[in-house]
Amino acid sequence: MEKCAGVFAFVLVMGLVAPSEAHSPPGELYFAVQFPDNAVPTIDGNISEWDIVPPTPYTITNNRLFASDANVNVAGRGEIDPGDMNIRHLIGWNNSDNKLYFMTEVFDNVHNTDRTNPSQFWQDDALEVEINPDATPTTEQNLEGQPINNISYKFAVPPVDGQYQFLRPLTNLPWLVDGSQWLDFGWSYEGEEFGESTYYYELAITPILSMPRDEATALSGLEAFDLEENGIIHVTVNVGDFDEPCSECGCASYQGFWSMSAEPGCCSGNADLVLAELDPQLVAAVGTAVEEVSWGQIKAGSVE
Ligand SMILES: [Ca+2]
Ligand SMILES: [Ca+2]
Ligand SMILES: [Ca+2]
Ligand SMILES: [Ca+2]
Ligand SMILES: [Zn+2]
Repeated sequence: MEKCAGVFAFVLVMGLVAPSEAHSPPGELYFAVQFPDNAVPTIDGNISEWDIVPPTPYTITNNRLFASDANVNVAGRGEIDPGDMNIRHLIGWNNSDNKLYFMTEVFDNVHNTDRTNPSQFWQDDALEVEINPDATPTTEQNLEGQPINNISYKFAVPPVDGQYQFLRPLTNLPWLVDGSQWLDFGWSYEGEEFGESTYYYELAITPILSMPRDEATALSGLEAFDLEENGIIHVTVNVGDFDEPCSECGCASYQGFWSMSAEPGCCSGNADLVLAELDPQLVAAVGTAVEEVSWGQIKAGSVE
């Protein structure tokens, strides 16, 4: 989402009347599962490697999501009609490669991709991931004259004229793209490509703690963030839903905008995400998967 008239004014007013929350929802945590080195997902749009993740406490489904922008739609937490959109997120991390991993599965009654301007992802169904590793309140993110400390990673597929990845606030960094050390994105779908369907998204991101707000020096001045077990960072994953075409698309053109955070606005990481310790259930599941392969190889005579 972007250019939602009204949202920014609302945030400003809230900032004046009350200290903003450091995170949203207040007092609540989300958990990123720790992948051992031998089980990190392959970013290809096939989500089968995520089957080893125990559902609790990692799974984020409709019941935890907010209609965070009243300009789009008004609904209570979890009040998504699963026939309109049914969302499942999993977030993971790995200590050795220092990457965050994301899996999002979205059933949608209509997958809308019909923007005429390929860069205007905010007119189509989109996945939007916000990362603020230093866990600062939204009001202290990406301040004028300060280094960037929240980056938006947005995707709308299938690509239109090859365009499917949209980075903010710097929009044109040739090194911060899919397939780089900083970002890897994969997707697939089942069902009708532009109709009733389930889209699968996978994402790997090397978190950036800060970088200059300047395209020429952003990379040389970049500081990567070191993911640490039990650390808490700010991550918000949003899914925008368009079911009908629009030519002058505004906030009201959305069918819904579903967020891990209740905070108004689209473009800030502000939900607290714990980088969890290794989960014994997951380790056991990995062991079983390896054993199954080994026994299969022994039976096939490929292992001496
Ligand atoms: Ca995969
Ligand atoms: Ca829908
Ligand atoms: Ca559209
Ligand atoms: Ca849709
Ligand atoms: Zn927080």
